Parts: sequence; C-alpha cells; structure tokens
Amino acid sequence: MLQTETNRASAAQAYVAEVFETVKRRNPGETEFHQAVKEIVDSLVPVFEKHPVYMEQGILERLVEPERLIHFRVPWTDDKGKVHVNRGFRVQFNSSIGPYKGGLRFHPSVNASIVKFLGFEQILKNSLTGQPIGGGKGGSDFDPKGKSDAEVMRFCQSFMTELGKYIGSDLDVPAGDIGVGGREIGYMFGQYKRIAGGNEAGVLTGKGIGYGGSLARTEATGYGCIYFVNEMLKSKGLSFDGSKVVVSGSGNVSIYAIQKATQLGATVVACSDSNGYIYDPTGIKFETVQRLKEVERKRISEYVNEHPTATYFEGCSGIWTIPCEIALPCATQNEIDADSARKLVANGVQAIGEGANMPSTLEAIDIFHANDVLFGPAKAANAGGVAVSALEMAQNSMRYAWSFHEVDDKLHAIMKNIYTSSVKAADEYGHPGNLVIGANIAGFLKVANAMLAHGIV
Ligand code: NDP
Ligand code: 2IT
Repeated sequence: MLQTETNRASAAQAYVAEVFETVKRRNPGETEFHQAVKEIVDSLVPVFEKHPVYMEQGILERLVEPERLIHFRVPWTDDKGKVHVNRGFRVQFNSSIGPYKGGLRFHPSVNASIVKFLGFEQILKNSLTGQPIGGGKGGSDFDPKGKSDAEVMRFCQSFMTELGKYIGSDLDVPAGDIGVGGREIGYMFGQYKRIAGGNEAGVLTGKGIGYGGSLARTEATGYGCIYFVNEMLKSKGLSFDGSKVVVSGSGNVSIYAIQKATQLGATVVACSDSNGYIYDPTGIKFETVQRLKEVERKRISEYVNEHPTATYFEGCSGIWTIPCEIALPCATQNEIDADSARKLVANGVQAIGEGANMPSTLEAIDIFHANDVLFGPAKAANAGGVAVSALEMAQNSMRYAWSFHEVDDKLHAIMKNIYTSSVKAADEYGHPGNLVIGANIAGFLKVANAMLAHGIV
C-alpha cells in the first residue's frame, strides 16, 4: 500500500517535471509564461497522485498548449501623419468550460510571453468564478500614455479591424486590463459594430453603462480583492478596521481597492504609479486619486500638490518598505521580489492580496508562506473583475440590467465562494491554509473534468 502511494507520488512528480521541461523547451525565453506554468503545475502534483486518469489522458500537456495564438500587425497614423506599426496578440488558451474570456493589455512590455502567462492564469481564474467562461488574453505593445484621444481611437480601430475576425459573444469576449479602460473599450466596440454589422453587445465587456455595460464592473476587481482579503482576515480574527494598508498602482484595480478598504475602516497609507509612490499617514483620499488618474490622466506625483500631508518618492519598489498590516500589489507582474517580501515580513505584514496578475515572484510567495502571512493569490483574489464581466455577458444576453447593489451582492457571494472552495481544496489535498495550491486545484478540477468529458481535443 505504502509502496503504491510512493510510486504514485513519484510518477506525478515526474509527469509534472516533464511537462514543465517541455514548456521551457517549446517556449524559449518566455520567462513570465514559464513562471506562471511552474506555479500551477507544482501545485497540481497531489491531484495527479490521487487521480492518475488526468495524467493518462494528457490533461496537463494539453492545458499548457494554447488552442490558438493569433499574432497580427497593427498599423496606425499619429496626429502628425507619421505611420506606426504595433504588434497585436490574442491567445485563445482554453475553451473547455465556455467562450474564451480575458482582458486586453496595451503596454510597451506586451509580447507573447506576457500574453501567454496572463492567458494561462485566466483559465483557472475563470473556472474559480463558477461561471461558464474559458481562458484567453490579448493586447499590444502600443503605449496609450501621451497619445491624444484621436490617436488612441485610430489605434483601437486598427487593432479591432484585425481582432474582430476572431472574437464573438459565444466565441471570445475580450475586456480591459493595463492601459485598456472605458475609453479604449468604447472605440473598439464602435469599430466591431461597424465591421460585424449589428449590435452584438456581449462581444466585449467593460462597456459604458449607456451601451450595455454592467454597473459595478469598474469597481469589481478592486472591491472583489478586498472582499477576498476580508475572508482571509476573518479566518484569523483580523479585519480591515483600524489596519494600515499599502496599495501599489493607481489604476482601475488600485483605485477601487483603496475605496473599499477605506470604507471598511482601513487607512491606506500609500499608492503608486510607474514613476513613484505617495505616502500619506493620514490616509490617501480615494476621490483625488480617481480624478487625477481616471479622469485627468495625470501622474500620482500631482497628489501632493493637493494634500500637504502626503510625500512623493521617485521609484516604485520603495513602497514595500512602508510598514503595514495588509499589502495589496495592484500594479503589475513581479513587483514584489524576495527582498520586498522580506521587508514586508520584517515590518509585520499579516496579509497579502494580489490585485494584479502574478505580482509576487515565486521566491516572494515562499517567503510569505514560510512566515505564516495570509496570502491571497491573484487568480483567486482578483477574479472579481472577470466574474462581473461574466455577469455583464449574462445581462447582455437577457437584455436586462441589474442594479449596482444586485451586481455587488453577486460579486460578494462569488468572492466568498472562491475563498471557501480554495480553502476546501487545500485541505482535501493535504496543504491546509495554502491558498495558492487550493485555488490552483479548485480551478483545475473543473477544467480538467470538462476536458475529460470532451475527449482528446
Ligand atoms: P491600469 O492601466 O488601470 O493601471 C495600472 C497601474 O499600474 C497604473 O498605476 C500603472 O502606472 C501601474 N503600472 C503598470 N505597469 C507598471 C509597471 N511596469 N511598473 C510599475 N507600475 C506599473 O490597469 P489595471 O488597474 O486594470 O491593472 C492592474 C493589474 O491588475 C494588472 O496586473 C492587471 O492584469 C490586473 N487585473 C486587472 C483587472 C481589471 O479588471 N482591470 C482584473 C484582474 C486583474 P502608470 O499609470 O504609470 O502606467
Ligand atoms: O486579468 C483579468 O482578469 C482581467 N483583466 C479582466 C478580464 C475580463 O474579461 O474582465
């Protein structure tokens, strides 16, 4: 009996190691994609030990290979008439539980590795929401910063002219991510509508409220992250009330994380952008950050001109040296490395909630776990955005709109459910309290079972 268990354990480990080596060999230099795959496959070893059928049916080999990767040219003309060429991407990673679903990122750093890491994470994240959505992601190395509205519009139109061939409300439903907000979604929706020749509302989410968007979608990722962290805190008798919180970034996710944490009684002492961070011991004012960044598209450094209690510091990583009980990385991948993690631990951090995708390096996650810091991994903690995107699709199909409170209540219930199912899976598979393993397993099982049911496709 013991011998059989040992054999199974080593077979599962060997299987995972072999798949990971193949991923590295087939996707050379794609370090972000390797990192995302590594985190997931390592957590699945106990699943393969318990259910060898997933190995026999090659589920993991199939899961790590996108169903489709689309790569296209995006030419556009700036206001002076100069021609620019950017690269567009869409990875349609896995459609076993529903149409491909995931955001579009416009940032100079976007390449195949970034899009694939995000798309791969999205498969299990979307599964965790309990909604019928598969995994996809896309974007471009276009930088919307410093561009006029007319330039952004021309870029979005060119991007959608090509992307539009591959998406649809039952096929692939993009949304926003870094650099893609309401303005960009509006331009892309307008162009899709022209090309498709009809108003197919469910083809994109994150739309304006006046043309098919869902109330509370803008707030959903930030609020959802706070709801998730609140569940983690409650499990240890802790709460946001009276706590000091550091939030990185000052974009869509950060702004609404700041608002909800403040509503729950926390003092958010710092936030940032890609140039630097602000520190305000009296608490960052959500309204100012929202106006500066969302409406006026200015830099976070401008905050100190309006609030003399705040100080601005150049550079991003210093934000993790600020003492806090709760840290919410909500900007970008790998923003918390081992050094930052050690600093946070030394300063007494109790909980981390990943609002961004893969913001902690694998070493940083190990440090948090080794020091009993509550750790809410991205695919669980930031799933509120895509969850409300799926609610937006549902409303579009019904041709009906729920109130803000109806959507927010559903979001709250979904985040609690993600927390409970992650805790349960971690317990069942022998890693109590490890939400990285729990979320990966809970998300994986549903996708894997659908793949088994569909045969070798
Ligand atoms: P936004 O574009 O609205 O904001 C991004 C914020 O992060 C900005 O403050 C930006 O600074 C900062 N930032 C971006 N890139 C870097 C970088 N390389 N270094 C330092 N700071 C950086 O994006 P979102 O808020 O939508 O996305 C933030 C994170 O959350 C991403 O990881 C995204 O994938 C993830 N996410 C988003 C969801 C959504 O619904 N929007 C859902 C789930 C996850 P600056 O203004 O200087 O560019
Ligand atoms: O990373 C993410 O989950 C998102 N950017 C949101 C995706 C979506 O389809 O709403």
